[in-house]
Amino acid sequence: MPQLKSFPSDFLWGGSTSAYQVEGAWNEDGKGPSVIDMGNVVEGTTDFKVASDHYHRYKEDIALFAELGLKAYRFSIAWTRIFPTGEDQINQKGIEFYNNLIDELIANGIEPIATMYHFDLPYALQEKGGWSNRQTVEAFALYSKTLFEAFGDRVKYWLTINEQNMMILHGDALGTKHVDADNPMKDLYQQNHHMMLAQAKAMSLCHQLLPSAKIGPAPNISAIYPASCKPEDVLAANTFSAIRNWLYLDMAVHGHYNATAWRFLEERHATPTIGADDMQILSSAKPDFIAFNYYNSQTVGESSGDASDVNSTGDQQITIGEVGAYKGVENENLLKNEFGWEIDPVGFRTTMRDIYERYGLPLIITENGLGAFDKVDENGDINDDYRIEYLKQHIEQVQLAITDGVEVFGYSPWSAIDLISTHQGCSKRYGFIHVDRDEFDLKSLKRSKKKSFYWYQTLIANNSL
Ligand code: BGP
Repeated sequence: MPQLKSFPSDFLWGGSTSAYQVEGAWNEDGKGPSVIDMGNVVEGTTDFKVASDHYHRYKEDIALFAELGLKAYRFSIAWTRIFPTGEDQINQKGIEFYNNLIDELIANGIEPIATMYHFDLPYALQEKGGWSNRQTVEAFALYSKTLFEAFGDRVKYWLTINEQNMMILHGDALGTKHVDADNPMKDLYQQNHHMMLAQAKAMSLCHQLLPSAKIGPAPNISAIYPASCKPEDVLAANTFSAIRNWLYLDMAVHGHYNATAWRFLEERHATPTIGADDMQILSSAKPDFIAFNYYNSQTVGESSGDASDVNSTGDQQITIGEVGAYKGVENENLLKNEFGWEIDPVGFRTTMRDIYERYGLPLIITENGLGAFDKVDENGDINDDYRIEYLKQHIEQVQLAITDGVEVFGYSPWSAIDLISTHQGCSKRYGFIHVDRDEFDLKSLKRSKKKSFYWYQTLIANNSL
């Protein structure tokens, strides 16, 4: 083992959630419906309506986060609490809720990290074409300005769009609708272009309105391995890296389209229409850091050239192949979790190095964690040793990456508290804090600390593994 560098003394040990997965209160205090509320996420529980009831219990939850020792809490703001129809009228009750949440965090010494948009597009905007409609860019710009003005005096870290790349690549799993059936891919990449513009406008506005705040994108980035050292497999991995990872970060950081990704779109007649000022807007916006989510690596091989390449499990961490470009394959060197996601801590270090070498910006990990069917034993304890093991192995790699010279300023695993999985219900749990509810039975919603809670608490207190 090399001599390890320590975690910086101000390292942001965090915990993450998103609004629709944790808050509940889906139609309270003037909140409008989002695409999630209207059932765009096809599988799994219908119960995002109550979720973990954090909306009513945020004080109790933040007290637990403080006891856990969190230095930061990454949450998302529900666009439809602020603008019930996505634009036009501001809902003051929504502003009030996040004011209270932010104040409570600060009173407990926890740095708020706010995601502006985490999958829950306002349904009213979806009805007008969603991200296919360029007007959504303006709605997002207005929404972001409203957030900066309302919360910018206290929120120093902003994340624009959660996992935009997963929304494009796994639209079916994450509720991204295609409107143009003739060429769904062209429509998707038009949506993508609009989200890029929305993000760029938000980043520029943030710097204009809040000179001391920091803002960055939050894609899901992972190392991509070739299935073998066969050159065609390596080329397939190179293509997939461009489509899955670099398209998003090259645009966010440099304001241009990744050449390989652009060619991939040209070949499929799927390049977006670019407005006269778009490239200027995109290239003048700069992030201050890169936030990214990491659960596993991906392995791809050469395309077999037919439909068998396309695997659509509806799961955002299992590669859907693309005829003529790549197909997802299993990596036999890796173990899998109960949901078939490969576990690859070393790939995490590779990913951090790759991002830092390409962009030279500080990194924060905004999601990483293990979904599992936790069991409450007869004493009421939850012994989630498997989760501790997963987190430990990944945190070791963060420290190794820091030792490699990568600038990492925070690690905020998924999730601070149990919440509803994106499409696998509430029995797939991730939290340090257990929430007593089942898929269809809300039970007591009581909070209790898992074994991982005490483990993470010690780690944070020592600022070391
Ligand atoms: C990411 C999302 C999160 C979260 C996580 C775990 O893609 O940003 O919202 O849900 O994955 O995924 P899942 O809930 O499907 O297990």
